[in-house]
Amino acid sequence: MAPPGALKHLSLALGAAVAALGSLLFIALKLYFRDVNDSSVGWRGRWERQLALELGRKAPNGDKARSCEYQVLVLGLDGAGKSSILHYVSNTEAKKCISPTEGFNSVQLQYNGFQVDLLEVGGSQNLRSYWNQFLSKAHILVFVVDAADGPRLPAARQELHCLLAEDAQLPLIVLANKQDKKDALSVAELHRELALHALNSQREFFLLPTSATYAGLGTANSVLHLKNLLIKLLAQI
Ligand SMILES: Nc1nc2c(ncn2[C@@H]2O[C@H](COP(=O)(O)OP(=O)(O)O)[C@@H](O)[C@H]2O)c(=O)[nH]1
Ligand SMILES: [Mg+2]
Repeated sequence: MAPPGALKHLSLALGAAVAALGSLLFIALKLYFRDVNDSSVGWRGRWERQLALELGRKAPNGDKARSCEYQVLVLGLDGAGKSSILHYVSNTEAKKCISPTEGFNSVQLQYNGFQVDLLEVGGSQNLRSYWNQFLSKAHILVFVVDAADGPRLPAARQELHCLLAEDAQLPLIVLANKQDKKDALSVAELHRELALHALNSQREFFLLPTSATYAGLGTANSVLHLKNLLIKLLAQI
């Protein structure tokens, strides 16, 4: 049997170990939940770390993934909410006024040498004829629709199907944006209105409800879901 002195030391050591573990757990939980609550710092960093981690998993030594650049092409009619999506995907600060895009707009997400460019090409009539020229470089197409703009849905449908006819494989994410508006169509209604049942079965396709507003960030329609989906899709490429 161990002498009483040794038992005392053992119990002290065990107590210290439990306290240290508890502190570590506390710090880990604080760090994790800071990402949700402290939107100015953690949210963006957390996503980029997660993206780097997911992409890094693909390459056994990590080197191949480190040099990768990805492009997400963001299209849709003017006023659909593309610039707002780009803003809230890369930033959690409220932005009162988002000016109409003259030509292009892009946002770059970077972490540890990974680079994801989200490229918006303006959606006015004169720019739409150039859209297809950007398809070949894109890894994912995000097509933003103003779900509350009923009169322009036929135009959105036509433009989307023209793009899809040019590239049969490109993964597609359609965003049913402006869900915070009371007359916005649901994803099921938009699926029908945009004739999305006609998509070929080889294409990866997702339809997400979004609200590209500051208030929308904490809701089920948050653009955060778009970020998470992008991580998953880019990690598979
Ligand atoms: N209520 C609401 N307004 C939005 C939403 N997304 C964008 N907007 C507004 O719609 C207008 C056009 O948005 P913008 O991002 O410039 O559209 P873009 O032309 O497709 O880039 C702006 O006034 C935005 O503030 C949304 O989800 N809900
Ligand atoms: Mg814009």
